[in-house]
Amino acid sequence: MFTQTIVRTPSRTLAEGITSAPDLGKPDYEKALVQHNAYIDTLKACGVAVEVLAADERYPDACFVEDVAVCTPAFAMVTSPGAPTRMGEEEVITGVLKKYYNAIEHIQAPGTLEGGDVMMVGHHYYIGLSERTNRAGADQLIAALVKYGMTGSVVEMNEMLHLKTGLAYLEDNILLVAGEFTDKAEFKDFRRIEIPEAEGYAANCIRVNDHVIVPEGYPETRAKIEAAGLNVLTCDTSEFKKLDGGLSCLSLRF
Ligand code: CIR
Repeated sequence: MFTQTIVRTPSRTLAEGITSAPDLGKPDYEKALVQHNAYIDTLKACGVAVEVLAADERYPDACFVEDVAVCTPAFAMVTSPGAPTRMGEEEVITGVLKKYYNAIEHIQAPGTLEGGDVMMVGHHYYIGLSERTNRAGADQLIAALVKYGMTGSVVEMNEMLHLKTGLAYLEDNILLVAGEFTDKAEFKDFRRIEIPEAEGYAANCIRVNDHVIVPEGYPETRAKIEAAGLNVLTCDTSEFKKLDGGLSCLSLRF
């Protein structure tokens, strides 16, 4: 069960955020705010408290708060973003996390790690080796997990931005898989739900207690999740998609 979430209001500079899909156009700030508020309401509908951090105008991508920390039941790991324009975003999160955690660890240089590359499956954490997360960062997280009685392992990846760009663990052994993760050996024992290529963006869903939040506009993905017996809520994330961001990226959940 999650009880708490943390989100950060989008910056006015949102349109300057990193994107691999400039063809989708620039995000509209006002529309992003409306979508962000709806996202907060949807989290609350799942029974969690939401701490809303003020926008940090220094960082266009700061609303993707998932990337600056990994929140486990025993400790929080403050990360070290791998994208140059996001370095420093992690500094303010330590003070916020102190309200919720006695034990806070930090990824140290030359390690880099972004929370979007970390997928929690019970007490095991899969860590994607992406362009943002390097081996040193992953090893530091695994060492910390072991120290607190948990485990971690790395996942090689070549195409996606983050591990959770193409994977979402929905509990009950159910795993959404897309793109390069569809046939990965390490995930073969999960009850896998394959996301069709045309709906690839919808692989980034989040299970929050009794609901799965799914991006709006992906009917096949929604139908497959409902067919697995799960309750679905949807959120329109069109403006965040323009910056390669999805539902998981917009919150820390613990
Ligand atoms: C970035 O490239 O860092 C942002 N534009 C998107 C971050 C998405 N975060 C995530 O998948 N956890």
